Amino acid sequence: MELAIFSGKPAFVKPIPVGFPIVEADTRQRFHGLMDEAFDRNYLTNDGPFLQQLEREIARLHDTAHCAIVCNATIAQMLSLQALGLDGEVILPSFTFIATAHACLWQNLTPVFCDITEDTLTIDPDQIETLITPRTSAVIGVHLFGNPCQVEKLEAVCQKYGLRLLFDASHAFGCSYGDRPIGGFGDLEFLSFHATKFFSTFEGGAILTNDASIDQKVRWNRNFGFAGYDNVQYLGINGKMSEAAAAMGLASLPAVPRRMANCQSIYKGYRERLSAIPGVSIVPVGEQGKSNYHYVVLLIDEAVYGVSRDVLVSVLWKENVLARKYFYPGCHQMPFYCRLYPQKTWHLPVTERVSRQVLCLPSNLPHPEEDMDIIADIIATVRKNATRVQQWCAMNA
Ligand code: T4K
Repeated sequence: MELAIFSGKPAFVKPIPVGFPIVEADTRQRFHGLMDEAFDRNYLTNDGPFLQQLEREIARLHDTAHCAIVCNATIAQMLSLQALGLDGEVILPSFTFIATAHACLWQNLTPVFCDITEDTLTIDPDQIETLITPRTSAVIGVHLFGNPCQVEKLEAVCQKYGLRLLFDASHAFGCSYGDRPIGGFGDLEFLSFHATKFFSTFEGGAILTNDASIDQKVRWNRNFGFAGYDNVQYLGINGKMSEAAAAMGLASLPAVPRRMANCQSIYKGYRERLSAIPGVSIVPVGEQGKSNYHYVVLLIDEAVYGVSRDVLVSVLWKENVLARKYFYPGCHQMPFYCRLYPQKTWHLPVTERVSRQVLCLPSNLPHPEEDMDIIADIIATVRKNATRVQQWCAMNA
């Protein structure tokens, strides 16, 4: 194939983003029906019947006693940190979406960035011990790309030092660690239902826990701290989900098994097509339990592949394949955190290498087999024409 950077003609007419929501006809139809019900009832938000039904369904799916649904995962995390009454420092991976770190600061907690392990790209339990100080109050693991953290090791270290343990399960809807569904680990776990996620309510999030007192605090505080009519007991916020968003969740639930099967077949399809290309590796998922296979994550080893991850991303964008560098740079290298901690030297070698190598490919493809063939062909062609591609990049930098 001739690359668009040379021929000017992109492989895809329409851009294909990572995180392209797919709302199929049956989901749309159910959503419209549910919205009619909500309008007929004239009850549109504030702990409505759709929200309550969705909470029961999500708790059942993740095998947890409690599920409190809120307006997004960032607010879910803030409410969680507040419900646990944390102060001081919180240890979390730098290799995550920026919200995981920001939510700590919004709760006046100091984020302390930890490295990840090479195999699952999740927080390195061995490094945690070296970061604990008298001010440490909690650890946040992130089940990144649906890969579960090393849960037992994290539980052991938190128990040893008396720390609370939370999991950012934003990517892990419907995933499990061994036979146990994600949702019931640590003190609590939170999910994201953003439009670009495996399961979407447009915007949304949830806090899953087996601890009734945590659940109760979160429920009061997502509703301004009201503990009853005219009775504000806590510093709450507006973290509520509307009935429209909850209806979207209910309408989407029946499609979950089909979606999971589609994502798995796309992940496998990419793996087969890309495995022979030197310098390109696909991050394994689903090896420690069930995955939703929602993210297709590649690592590009420039020394072997011939061009850098950044060059490959530029070439893919010219082909209308909107690959994303999730997550580059690590949070600790984001300008905001560099300014916040100007004196700090972090020791995060795996995070820094992986964040330079990582890219996510679109997993929601309009014509999966055909589209994967084309995308794999682009990636193979770049490798075969590495010198010419480098020259193009140097001239167009
Ligand atoms: N923790 C982790 C580990 C997370 O990944 C996230 C969010 C959170 C916590 C916080 O969760 P929430 O508070 O959001 O519930 C996107 C999402 O906005 C963000 O939710 C997500 N992670 C992150 C990984 O991806 P951006 O800045 O990359 O989004 P954006 O606007 O560039 O959209 C991504 C692509 O999707 C674009 O190419 C356009 C396409 N797109 C997007 C939307 C919204 C569509 O085609 N249709 C759409 O409706 O953050």
